[in-house]
Amino acid sequence: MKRTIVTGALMAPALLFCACGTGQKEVGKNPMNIIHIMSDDHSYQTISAYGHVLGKLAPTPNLDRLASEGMLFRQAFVENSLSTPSRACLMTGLYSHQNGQRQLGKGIDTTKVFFSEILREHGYQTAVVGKWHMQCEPKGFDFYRILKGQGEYYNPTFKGSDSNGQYIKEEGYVSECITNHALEFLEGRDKDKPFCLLVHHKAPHRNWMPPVKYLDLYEDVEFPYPETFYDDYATRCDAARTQEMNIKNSITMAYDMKVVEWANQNVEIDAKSDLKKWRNAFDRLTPEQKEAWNAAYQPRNEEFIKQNLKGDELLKWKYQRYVKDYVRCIKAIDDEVGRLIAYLEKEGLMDNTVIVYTSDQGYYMGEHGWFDKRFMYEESFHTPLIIRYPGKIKGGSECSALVQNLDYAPTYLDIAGIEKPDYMEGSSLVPLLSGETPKDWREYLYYHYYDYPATHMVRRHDGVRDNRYKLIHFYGEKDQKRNAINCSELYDLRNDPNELNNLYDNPEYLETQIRLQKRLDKFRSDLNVDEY
Ligand code: SGN
Ligand code: CA
Repeated sequence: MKRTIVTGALMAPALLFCACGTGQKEVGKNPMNIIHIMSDDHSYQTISAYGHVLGKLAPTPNLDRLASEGMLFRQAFVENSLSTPSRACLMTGLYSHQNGQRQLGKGIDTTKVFFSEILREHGYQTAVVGKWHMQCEPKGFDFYRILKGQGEYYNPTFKGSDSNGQYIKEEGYVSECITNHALEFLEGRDKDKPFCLLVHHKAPHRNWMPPVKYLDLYEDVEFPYPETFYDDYATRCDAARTQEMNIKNSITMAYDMKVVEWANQNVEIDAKSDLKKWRNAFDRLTPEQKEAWNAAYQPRNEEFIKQNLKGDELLKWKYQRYVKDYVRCIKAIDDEVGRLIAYLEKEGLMDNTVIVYTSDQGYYMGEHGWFDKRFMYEESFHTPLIIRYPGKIKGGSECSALVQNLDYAPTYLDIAGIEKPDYMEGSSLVPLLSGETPKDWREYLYYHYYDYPATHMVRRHDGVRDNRYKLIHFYGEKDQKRNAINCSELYDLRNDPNELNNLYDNPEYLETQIRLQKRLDKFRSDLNVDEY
């Protein structure tokens, strides 16, 4: 029998064990270790195991290895495609409106229990390194080394569980520094205890700054344009038309594109804040790093300025620079995953450690003309997910069940032999790992995005998705910048995987629309959703 935790508030250890009853399996008798590796904004399109053309051109051998020795999830999603909400969901197993973290900068309800606290109470040694990005201190961790907010790509500062609240600057590239801290924890841990380590990479978050070793990588490759690159949003609600996350107009020339020469000449077009943001990022580099950077980008930038590109040519150039910098960052993450695996091999930890690779959400690689995330459309609603669980998963297997980031906390508790607390919304993924989907597995997912008005101006929306169809509802009052919106979209993902043909109110799909609307209403009422 497993231990059961019955309340949303953290109990004192004594109480925790009281609630467990007697005669259960002893946690700590050979439980598996857990490593949760989560990058920031990593699109499934850029992991070669997923088979997308971008992944083929910019392969990720170490992530592919995890997939070939583990399970690749084809239908993994988030419940709110944004960093802090996704992280709050990971830690609590709750939807955004239940854990308080609906928007990027608005706060977590710290009375909610984090799964790290439960694991720790049950004898796990716990650590988080890298991007934490929540409006609270790490809870339930023996060891941490966290970045400030979004963190910095070069020579980043970290606050440690032992640094008295101080952030300390380190020399190096962020993905490498994060792995160093993961190894620091693994080296120094109590080897008699199982561990749960969260490795949260900052890359490939905007502004996509690659490490020095990869500044030239893929320079001669022309990455193909996605089918929906020129989406005109013809059948959609206004939300898609009024976003500010398109490559054409929202990408900035200095901070995002790293063409400071262009930005310098066009200050009135290119807001000064763009230059300032670039300088903040670039001034962190050491003289040697700057020299390498300038040697790589200056000749390319000069050539670009000379060409004086306009219209579609300029748009395509921006896309190429964006994708190249992005996949250069991915290559470095892949290396760092390889370095972590090499350590686990050396230490004989590969057989008793579950390794999970995921992202805090998906990302647009030019689909619909976009970068960033937030929308419930496939590229950002999806998140990559690979699990390597020796002894449980047959290597090279795939799972197509609908899973969500709500499921991580219950899964990690399950791996430790602890039953999911009643209040957690997600379900353990362990039953899926045999390759069979249990008959009573969920058939619908609920999604809710709240961060408006905010950067990128994506309207609030919620929605429901099953294996084939998706219903989205955009809502919101009129404000100084946008009209009121109350508008729905329906997609048939089998016939229209690119979500170009909104079928809402199409008589042929009325039955499906009614079924999904009912399910959406049920989610809203069962979960006590308070706005939509
Ligand atoms: C920053 C980025 C945005 C991004 C948000 C959220 N702008 O504000 O492009 O959408 O973070 O990203 S930047 O100019 O500061 O890079 S998230 O991954 O943290 O959710
Ligand atoms: Ca993110």
